[in-house]
Amino acid sequence: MISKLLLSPALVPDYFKMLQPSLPEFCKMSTVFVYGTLKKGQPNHHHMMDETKRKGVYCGTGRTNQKYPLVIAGKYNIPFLLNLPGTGHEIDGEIYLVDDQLLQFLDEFEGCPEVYQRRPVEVHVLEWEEKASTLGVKPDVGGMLTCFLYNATTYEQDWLKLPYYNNYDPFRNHDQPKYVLREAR
Ligand code: PCA
Repeated sequence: MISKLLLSPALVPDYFKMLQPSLPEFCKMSTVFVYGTLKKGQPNHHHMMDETKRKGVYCGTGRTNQKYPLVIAGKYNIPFLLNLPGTGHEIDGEIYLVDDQLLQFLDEFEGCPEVYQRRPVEVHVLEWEEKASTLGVKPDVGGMLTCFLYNATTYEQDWLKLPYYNNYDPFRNHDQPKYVLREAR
């Protein structure tokens, strides 16, 4: 019980503030930037917040420092950020702090490493939740934060001819093809 208490940032935030620089390794937490169906309001978002088994904490919004082609591809209209830095747009998304269990779940869910690969990228933070800082993660003074992101290195060449987006939101942007839910496939 004692060790559980000491390991819970929610219960003892001040203690965790003191440990700030080493906290992410200590708790094995990682920052993940999501730009597609895992964002708020999108069909797979519930996986980020399923607190029964694993933990994800919403930290704010951000934009990739580099440009990438973000396309919606395949017969299920899946968003793919292609690993071609310098082409396309800076991509808008959300930043989460996730524990190891959630990271492992996301790897499996995203078909990593076969479909997507998880890579660290530089994200320019746009909005930041102060509670995220109390968990030991903070953008640097320039507002940058390194986060994992799921992108694709192997893709069909034809995908490069698809429209490139800067913000995945098929519910509001009606030009974007709607994701086909797994249950409907
Ligand atoms: N899920 C991940 C990668 C693309 C997708 O739909 C995400 O939201 O970032």
